[in-house]
Amino acid sequence: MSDKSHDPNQMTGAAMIVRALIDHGVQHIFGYPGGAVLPIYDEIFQQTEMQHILVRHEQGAGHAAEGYARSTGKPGVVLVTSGPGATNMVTPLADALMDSIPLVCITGQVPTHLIGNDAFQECDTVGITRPCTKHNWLVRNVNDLAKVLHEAFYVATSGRPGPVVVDVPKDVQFATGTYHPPRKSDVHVSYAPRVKGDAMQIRKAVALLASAKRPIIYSGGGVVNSGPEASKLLRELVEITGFPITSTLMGLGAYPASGKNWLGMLGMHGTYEANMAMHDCDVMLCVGARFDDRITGRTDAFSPGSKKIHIDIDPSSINKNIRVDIPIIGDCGDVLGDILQVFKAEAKKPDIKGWWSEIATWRARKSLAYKPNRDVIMPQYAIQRLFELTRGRDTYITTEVGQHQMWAAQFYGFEEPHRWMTSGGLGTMGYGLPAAIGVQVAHPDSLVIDIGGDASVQMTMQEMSTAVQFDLPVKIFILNNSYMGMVRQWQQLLHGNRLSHSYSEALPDFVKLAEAYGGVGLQVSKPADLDGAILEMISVKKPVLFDCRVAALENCFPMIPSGKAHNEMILPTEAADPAAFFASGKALV
Ligand SMILES: Cc1cc2nc3c(=O)[nH]c(=O)nc-3n(C[C@H](O)[C@H](O)[C@H](O)COP(=O)(O)OP(=O)(O)OC[C@H]3O[C@@H](n4cnc5c(N)ncnc54)[C@H](O)[C@@H]3O)c2cc1C
Ligand SMILES: Cc1ncc(C[n+]2csc(CCOP(=O)(O)OP(=O)(O)O)c2C)c(N)n1
Repeated sequence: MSDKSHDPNQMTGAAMIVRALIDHGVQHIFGYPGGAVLPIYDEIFQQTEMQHILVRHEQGAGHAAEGYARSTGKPGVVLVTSGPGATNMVTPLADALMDSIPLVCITGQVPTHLIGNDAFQECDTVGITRPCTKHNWLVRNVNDLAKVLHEAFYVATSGRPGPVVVDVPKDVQFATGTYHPPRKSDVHVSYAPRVKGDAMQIRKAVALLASAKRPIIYSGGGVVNSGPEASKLLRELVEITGFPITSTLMGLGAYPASGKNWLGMLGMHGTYEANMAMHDCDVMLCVGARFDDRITGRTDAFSPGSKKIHIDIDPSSINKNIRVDIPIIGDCGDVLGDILQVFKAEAKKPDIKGWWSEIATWRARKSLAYKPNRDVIMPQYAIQRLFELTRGRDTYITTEVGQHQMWAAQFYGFEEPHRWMTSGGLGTMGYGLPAAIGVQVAHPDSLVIDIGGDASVQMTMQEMSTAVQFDLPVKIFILNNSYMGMVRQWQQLLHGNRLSHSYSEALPDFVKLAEAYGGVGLQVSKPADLDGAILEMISVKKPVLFDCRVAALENCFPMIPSGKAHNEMILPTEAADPAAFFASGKALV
C-alpha cells in the first residue's frame, strides 16, 4: 500500500487551486479576500511564484484581469469571496463575455452542507453568473477540483475566448484530495472548437474576392484575439489585394492606422469613408467581427448590394445579425493564412482604381474635422496631442465609456494589436482605470494611459489606491467636460436638449484627490499649456490623475443615430444645428 501522507499530489482544495494556477503559468492574480476564500488566501501567503494584486472593489479585480488578458493574450485570473464578492464580479464577467476576453474567476462559496440555507454571504453564484459566463462550475468534491480547474483554463482560452467561474465551497477548500497536473484528458470532450476553415469555402471566398470591383475588408476583435500572427496575415492580405480596410472599435491596431489602405473605424462614430464604403461595396470580407448593431445601423439597409464573406470561430455568430453568403468557421489566423495561400496561387489583384477614386471623394469630406479653438482645449485636440507626444513610445491605452472613448478611437492612431483596451460590447463606465492597472501589472515598464471622462472615472476611482500600493504608474487622462457628455449629446440630439441629470454638479478636485491617494495631480485648461503638462505626466513615475478641462458642449461626430442607415450619418459640417438636421430626417447622400 502506498503511503498517502507522503504523496505530493495529496493536498487540500485550497492548495490545489494555487498549484493549478501555477501549473497554468499564472504569475498574477487579482482579488479581494473574505471568509469563504480564507483557506486560499492562506495558501497564497505561503508561496512566492504568483503575485496577488489586492484591489479595492471586486469589479476592479475583474476589469484589471481583462486589461491583463487583452494586453498579453493570456487569461486573466480573479479570486473573490462568496456573496457580495461574487455579485460584484457580475459586471466584469458580463463585460468579458461581450468582448470575448478569457477570464478564470474563482469564487468562494459557503460550505456544501449550508448551500440553500440562506447562509451568511451565500448567493447562488452559478445561477447568477450562468448568463454572463461562457461556462461555470460548482465543485462539491475535492477530488473533482483539479480536473475542473484545468478544464476552466481550456474553456476560457479556446475557441471564442470568454469568462468562466469556478465556485468552490469552503469545506472543499479545507478537504484533502488528489491533485493531478494539467493533462490532455482534462479538455472538455464535447467542446472542440474548429480552428481550420473549410477548404472549399476558402476557394469560393478567394474567387469572390478576386472578382470584386468595390471590395472592403471589415475586421474586428477576433483578429486581435487570434494573436499577432493574424494581424500580420491581415496586413499581407491588404497588401496583395490592395483592398481598403476598416475595423470595429474592438479590432483597432490589427491593421496600422498609418497604413495607406486604412479608412478609419466604421460604425456609429466611424468615418464617413468607412461607412460609405461598407454601404456601397460589392464584396465584404468580415474577419473576426460580429455585425454588432453599432456597425450595421438599420439592418435592412445594411450594405444592400454586397456579397458577404464571414470568418468567425464561433458558429453562433454566423447569420446571427446579418445573413452572409460565404461563412467560414475557423480561427482568423488559420483562415487568413489559407486564403492568402490560395489567393497567391490562383488569383490576381483586381483592378479597383475606380473604387479608390470614389473613396477619395468620401475622404475629402473630412468627417473627423472639428473647429480649432485657441482659448479652450477641444477634446479631439487633447487626444491628438496625447497621440503625438506618446508616438514611438511603448504605450498601452485603456478607456472609460463615453465621448472620450470615441474620440480616443478616432484620434489616437493604433499601429499594433493588443495596445487598445476598451469596453465595447457592454460599454462599462469604470472599466478603464482598473484595466490600466491590469495592463501595467503585465507591462511594468510601459506607459499605460487610461483615457477617461469625469463621470466614468468616478465609478472605480478607488483603484487609484491599488495603483499606489503596487507602484503601478498608470496615467488617468480625464477629458473633463463636467457632463456625462455622451448622454448629454443624445439628449441634445434626440430629447429636445432637455439635459436630464447629465450634468455633474459637484465634481471632486481631481488634483487634491490624486494627492490624497498618494499620486500626482495635474490640471490644464489652456491649449498652450497642454503639451508641457502631457510631457510632465509621462515623466512622472507615479500614478497621475490628469484633469484636462475641455470644451463642455462639444459633440462627437460623425454619428449614425441609433436605428438609422450608414448613409444617414450626421457629419460635423451638418452639426451646427444637429437636432434640426436630425429632425429633418435628411439623408446625406
Ligand atoms: C459608446 C459606444 C459607442 C460605440 N460605437 C462604436 C462604433 O462607432 N464603431 C464600432 O466599431 N464599435 C462601436 N462600439 C463597440 C460596439 O458596441 C461593439 O463592441 C463592437 O462593434 C464589436 O466589435 P467586433 O464586431 O469586432 O466584435 P467582438 O466583440 O470583438 O467579437 C469578435 C468576433 O470575432 C469572433 N472571434 C473571436 N476570436 C476569434 C478568432 N480567434 N478567430 C475568429 N473569430 C474570432 C467572435 O466569435 C466574435 O464574433 C461602441 C461602444 C460604445 C460603448
Ligand atoms: C455603468 C454604466 N452606467 C451608465 C452608462 C451609460 N452611459 C454611457 S456614456 C455615459 C456618460 C459618460 O460620461 P463621462 O465619463 O464623463 O464621459 P464623456 O461622455 O463626457 O466623455 C453614460 C452615463 C454606462 N455606459 N455604464
